Amino acid sequence: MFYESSDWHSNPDGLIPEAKDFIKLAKAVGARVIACGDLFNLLPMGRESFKGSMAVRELIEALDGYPMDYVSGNHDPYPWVWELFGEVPNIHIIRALDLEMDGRLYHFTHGHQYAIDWAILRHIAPGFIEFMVEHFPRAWYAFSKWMGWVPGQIKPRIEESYRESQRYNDATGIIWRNAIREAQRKNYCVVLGHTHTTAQLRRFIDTDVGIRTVMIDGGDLREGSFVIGGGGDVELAFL
Ligand SMILES: [Mn+2]
Repeated sequence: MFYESSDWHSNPDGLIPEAKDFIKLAKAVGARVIACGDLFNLLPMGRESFKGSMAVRELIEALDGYPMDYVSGNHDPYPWVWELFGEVPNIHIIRALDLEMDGRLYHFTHGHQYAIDWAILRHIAPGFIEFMVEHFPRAWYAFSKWMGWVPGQIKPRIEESYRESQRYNDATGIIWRNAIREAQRKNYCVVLGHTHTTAQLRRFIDTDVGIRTVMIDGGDLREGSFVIGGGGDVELAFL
């Protein structure tokens, strides 16, 4: 069994309380803890402000040695996560995670690399975006914001409206569409975040497997939504 969540967007002053609850719940049932990116606002705040911060300390304390897979996102680029958590043995830092559980393959990713949908570029875009996030994080972040690919910018702030942040838009649709395409091509279930909006697409696989989820977006943990997997399928869950 696994528990997956993303988009905690914690600031240096502490880990969001929902993340502590999520880890507590997962530990109680012995689930594998997988976090799919944007756990900390390293962008735009800068990784320096997170070194020795309360937020970093509180994640280590909440896990207390319990293993966690940390898939990097666009706000927390892979090399920067390494700078903060590389020394913590129970935190496994990875760009994307492939996992086989109960006879089903899962692909865990943050999802920002699915944002580009320009014809032929679509095929090279994920690798290109990953390269830009790693090597030019600040420039790419600024460009992404300008293009409207950063969800926080295209949706109202969460404090202003609880429901509005769950609103679907075209940028969200492009990300899900590319995730579904990849799920079909690779024959696995894509588990992602980034859009801050929950979604689950189930389709008939074959007579042996039946109907299974091929794409699931756990949404924004600050609103309580996350993903529970096991027994060959996944489902949306709430704190
Ligand atoms: Mn993101």
